[in-house]
Amino acid sequence: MKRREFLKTSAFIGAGAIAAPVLMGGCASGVRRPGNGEVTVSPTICDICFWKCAGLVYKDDGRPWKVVGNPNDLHSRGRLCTRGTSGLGAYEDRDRLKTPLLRVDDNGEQSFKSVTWDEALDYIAAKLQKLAADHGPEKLALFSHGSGGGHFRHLLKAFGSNSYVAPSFAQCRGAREVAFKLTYGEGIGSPDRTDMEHSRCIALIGSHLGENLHNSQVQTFATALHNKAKLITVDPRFSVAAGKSDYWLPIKPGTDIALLLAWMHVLIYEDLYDHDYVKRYSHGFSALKEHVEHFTPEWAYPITTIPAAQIRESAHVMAANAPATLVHPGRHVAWYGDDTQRLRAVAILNALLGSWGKPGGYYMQEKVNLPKYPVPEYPKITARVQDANKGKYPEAYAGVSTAMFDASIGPDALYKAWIVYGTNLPLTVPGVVGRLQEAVDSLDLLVAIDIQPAEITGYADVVLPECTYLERYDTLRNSAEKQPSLALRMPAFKPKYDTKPGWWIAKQLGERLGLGEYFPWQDYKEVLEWQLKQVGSSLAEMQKIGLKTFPRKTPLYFSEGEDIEFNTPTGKIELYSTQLAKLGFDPLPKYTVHQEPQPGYYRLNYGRAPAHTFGRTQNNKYLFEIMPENVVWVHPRVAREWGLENGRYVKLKNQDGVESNHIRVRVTERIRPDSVFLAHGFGHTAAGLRLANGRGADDTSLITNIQHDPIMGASGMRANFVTFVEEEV
Ligand SMILES: Nc1nc2c(c(=O)[nH]1)N[C@H]1C(S)=C(S)[C@@H](COP(=O)(O)OP(=O)(O)OC[C@H]3O[C@@H](n4cnc5c(=O)[nH]c(N)nc54)[C@H](O)[C@@H]3O)O[C@H]1N2
Ligand SMILES: Nc1nc2c(c(=O)[nH]1)N[C@H]1C(S)=C(S)[C@@H](COP(=O)(O)OP(=O)(O)OC[C@H]3O[C@@H](n4cnc5c(=O)[nH]c(N)nc54)[C@H](O)[C@@H]3O)O[C@H]1N2
Ligand code: SF4
Ligand SMILES: [Mo]
Repeated sequence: MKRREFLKTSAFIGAGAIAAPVLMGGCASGVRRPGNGEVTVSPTICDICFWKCAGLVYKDDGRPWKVVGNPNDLHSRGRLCTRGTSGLGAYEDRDRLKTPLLRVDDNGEQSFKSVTWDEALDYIAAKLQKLAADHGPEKLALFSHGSGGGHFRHLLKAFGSNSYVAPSFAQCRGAREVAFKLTYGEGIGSPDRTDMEHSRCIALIGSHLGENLHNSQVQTFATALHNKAKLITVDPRFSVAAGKSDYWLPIKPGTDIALLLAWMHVLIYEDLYDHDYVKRYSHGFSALKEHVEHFTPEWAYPITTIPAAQIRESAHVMAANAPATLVHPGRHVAWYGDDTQRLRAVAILNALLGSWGKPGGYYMQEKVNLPKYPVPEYPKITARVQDANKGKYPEAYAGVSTAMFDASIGPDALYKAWIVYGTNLPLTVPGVVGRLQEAVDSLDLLVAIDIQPAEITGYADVVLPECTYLERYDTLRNSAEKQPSLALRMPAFKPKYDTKPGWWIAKQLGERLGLGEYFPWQDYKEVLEWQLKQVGSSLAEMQKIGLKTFPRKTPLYFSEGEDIEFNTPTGKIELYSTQLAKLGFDPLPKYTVHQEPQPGYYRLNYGRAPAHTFGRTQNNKYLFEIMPENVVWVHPRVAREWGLENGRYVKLKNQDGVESNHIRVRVTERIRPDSVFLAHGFGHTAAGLRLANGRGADDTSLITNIQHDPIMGASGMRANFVTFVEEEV
């Protein structure tokens, strides 16, 4: 028998399958028009995705009415996206986790038992104390994503471990951050420091803005298009952005570096690059020039399938609009394992155009200088999260989830306990889903802190139900961007059921672990009040306004002819990376050939759907109504070959024989015949998610071939191929 088997958290959520879903109607009565009672408004920060838009929650006679954007917020510009306005669905979800759950074993029969907070927290504290005594505190690892993760990082460090990891590094934007740091000495950050509202030309490499719906990013993108900025979209799929483009370059998947090199070739050999900028700020131009000499558009054509004339013409358009030309850095860049190198090519191209630090290119971010609430120093910790990488990935400045996962298995495992906060590992980290049981068998403790019975909760020993973002205080939002600002998340409603805020859970655990001095406040409001006082505000003020902006202290852009010291080894923008050379990696990006599909197989391409965030919103009744399941895009020629009709269900099978759940076919010319496409985040297997369960297919389970970036450990996900399996009728 498995030591701990995957359990259905649903058993404690209330029995019964759903009949026809009862949708819409935030108002209980359904007849009363909202806004006729006493209207109250409280500020929040949206948590439906990681853009963190500041919003306002309206209540009508104490009942939920609506969530809208805070008009003073740069992230939202007063408007929330479809997902944000559906935030009430997370609060109202009847499938939410309702009480702490503890795994119990009754004569070999495992199940979850509903327990009190005291029981759950005492259980965890006892296990962690034993872990620290037997093996040392550094055996505890934290997997987290989202703003509440900070409370648990604090707990982790106070406990004596430094090993925390977020999927936003190796599964998302890590390669981009590393590539830009290597080149400019700084990363892109979030929100992405792109100055699209002033761009005269935008080149998107994959980034499917519009489907990728990061609120203000899409709004500034729309502003640029409205102002007739030129748009070049490089995407094998006819994305929403491709449909708005002056140039759509339907590149053969996996060949972007060849295109980027050919663009550099045109800029340099047709003398279209920014001479002053390159001379003043960069290092290694002559090496780059020599490097790209033979990478002509004619060389790139057979590789990328983009005609040489189009490569040239699009390069001319970029140069004509420089420096207000933004070669967008993308965000989810974990594609083929040479991701740092591809993003280095993007960074170099921007340097040739002189767009870094210039209007319409990349602006300089600034955030509020917000002091940390005073607590004792953390204990000295020698173990580093990078220890899990076993000498690989030298530029991984943050934890690599796949490496931490591997380092949690076996008798010599580096980690023996996990706290998983707000990240659904089975759908998030490819390659772990089939092996999670192994990790779980090896761990002494797995605590999952979530708001809903997501897949990860089924593997936990203890499940702690957090209340939703609409029911809690949280850390202040202090993001680096154009205008420094602070935003407050405060409860609009009392926590439903027996759920608690993350800060409370962390403090309770801390106290039980004898770490009370790190949590010297009764209520998190005291922390917020103290911090806000330091910057001349107060909690009372923030409760009223929700968002406060502060004057900038540093310039937004470089000024003409300004001398700048970049935070790189040479103090220059490193076209030639001295750091990569030192580490034995290619100092200038090279095109490498990627695997091709076998006959009858198609490259598995995936991306975002505007109405959903990853795998977290499929059970939100409002968003479910807009998009209940995903579909697989299939080119008409392929559909003909396989006899697939629009709307018909098929299953997908990958190169390693893994089969998906059934998924409807969408026959469309918008995808290349060598690929198929589906929106990520569907195909839930957790029975407790009663709307989402069994609807659509999960891309992550089909991603079994992972191309790890040797420089920083990104999980390249796009070297997977699928074929069709007939669905039995
Ligand atoms: N609605 C919604 N919006 C979101 C999110 C969400 O969950 N929901 N998540 C947010 C987050 S955290 C992130 S990281 C971003 C991710 O969003 P992006 O950074 O935009 O994601 P990408 O993976 O770059 O883009 C996917 C696109 O890449 C194309 N593509 C596939 N293979 C190739 C290739 O070989 N070359 C090129 N040039 N293109 C290719 C696909 O066809 C698809 O159109 O989205 C953010 N926005
Ligand atoms: N196959 C594949 N894998 C991917 C991607 C992809 O496109 N394809 N995209 C990658 C990218 S770019 C990213 S950024 C990551 C995202 O990875 P994740 O952040 O793990 O994605 P989500 O599916 O949003 O999972 C969030 C979890 O947090 C829970 N949650 C939501 N709100 C709260 C809350 O208030 N408190 C707590 N405690 N929990 C909460 C949700 O129920 C869910 O279980 O995924 C990466 N993985
Ligand atoms: S982009 Fe949409 S879902 Fe994300 S934080 Fe903003 S409103 Fe919420
Ligand atoms: Mo991401």
